[in-house]
Amino acid sequence: MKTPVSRKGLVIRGSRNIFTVRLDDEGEGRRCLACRIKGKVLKGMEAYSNPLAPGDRVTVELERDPPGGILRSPGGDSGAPGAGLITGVLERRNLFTRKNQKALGAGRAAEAQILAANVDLILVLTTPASPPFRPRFLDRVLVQADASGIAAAIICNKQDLLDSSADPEGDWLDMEERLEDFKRIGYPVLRVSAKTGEGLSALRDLIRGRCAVLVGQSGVGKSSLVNALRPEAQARVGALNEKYDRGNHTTTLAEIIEIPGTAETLLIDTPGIRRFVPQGLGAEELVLRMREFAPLAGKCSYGLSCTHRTEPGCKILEAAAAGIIHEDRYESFLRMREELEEGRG
Ligand SMILES: Nc1nc2c(ncn2[C@@H]2O[C@H](COP(=O)(O)OP(=O)(O)OP(=O)(O)O)[C@@H](O)[C@H]2O)c(=O)[nH]1
Ligand SMILES: [Mg+2]
Ligand SMILES: [Zn+2]
Repeated sequence: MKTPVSRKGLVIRGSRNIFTVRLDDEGEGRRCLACRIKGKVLKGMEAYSNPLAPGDRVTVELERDPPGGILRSPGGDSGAPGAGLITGVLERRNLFTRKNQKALGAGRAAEAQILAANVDLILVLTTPASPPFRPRFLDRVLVQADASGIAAAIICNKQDLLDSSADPEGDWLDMEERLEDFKRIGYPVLRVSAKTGEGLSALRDLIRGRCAVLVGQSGVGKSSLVNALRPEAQARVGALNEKYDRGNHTTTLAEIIEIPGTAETLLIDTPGIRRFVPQGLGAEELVLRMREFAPLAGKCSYGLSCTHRTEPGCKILEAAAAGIIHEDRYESFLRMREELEEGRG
């Protein structure tokens, strides 16, 4: 006779309907199982294009066969599909989402894609070159982090490129200026190199005991950093496209990697994102989601109805003119606000 057993676990990765779940240790050691969702959908998840994401805690129904015996399909990540059934998702502390670009064309597709759940820290990755430094991408991810109530840090990878090549166009001065500005407004900025190991101990310290998610454009070195922090992870790393100096979207599925150490440290590698569009906030709310803008919210002559573009007595415009808001951040703000007003991405 088969007796279903209910257990709790952590979603490590998952595609459309098969999820790898790491069962909580209940004296049998930890094991991963490939699980399907019981039924067609999980209740309450209709608004999302994916019902579960790495970091989610779920309840899983297993079969013991015979009762009291060993779990079926134990061990490794290679548990047979259907070895467990996911029956529910435990309450989430937070969700890190983005606008689902596919929804724009498809009409009926869900608006939001969940990148990760129950996250302590978002690591926004950038590079001085290959691919080029893209501060607006950082601004966008930071808005979403703020809207989701998740702390964020900026990780500038490929520092070795700064030592090994010239900078004829002066781009690196611009980058230094922006990185300084991110520090000024209160974000930790770490400079690292997955290639040489520079800065990795500081990165280890930053993520110790937390669940951190790596976010960035393709080719910035998210998977390379995972491998640098845990060589056995063997995450797939891809060469850049030579012609365009961009990544080739090597990672296709977000996945949790456990980083060895005293406290449980989880790092989530994610697929590269071409364009990050914040989700779940209105145009008027944007001003509250950018750190150096927020204290000025509601203080313009036109109050909360100010669009912060041309109005006299606009505190945001004054702050931008005075350098309290960096001109690039103001530009990012305008573009995002326009998108939010038009409801497009
Ligand atoms: N010079 C240098 N190259 C690096 C560094 N980190 C990664 N790379 C290279 O950058 C390329 C892309 O690395 P990946 O780790 O695949 O980048 P990714 O961000 O995971 O890319 P996607 O999975 O496509 O999103 C590879 O050729 C890496 O060898 C670094 O610190 N310095
Ligand atoms: Mg990758
Ligand atoms: Zn204003």
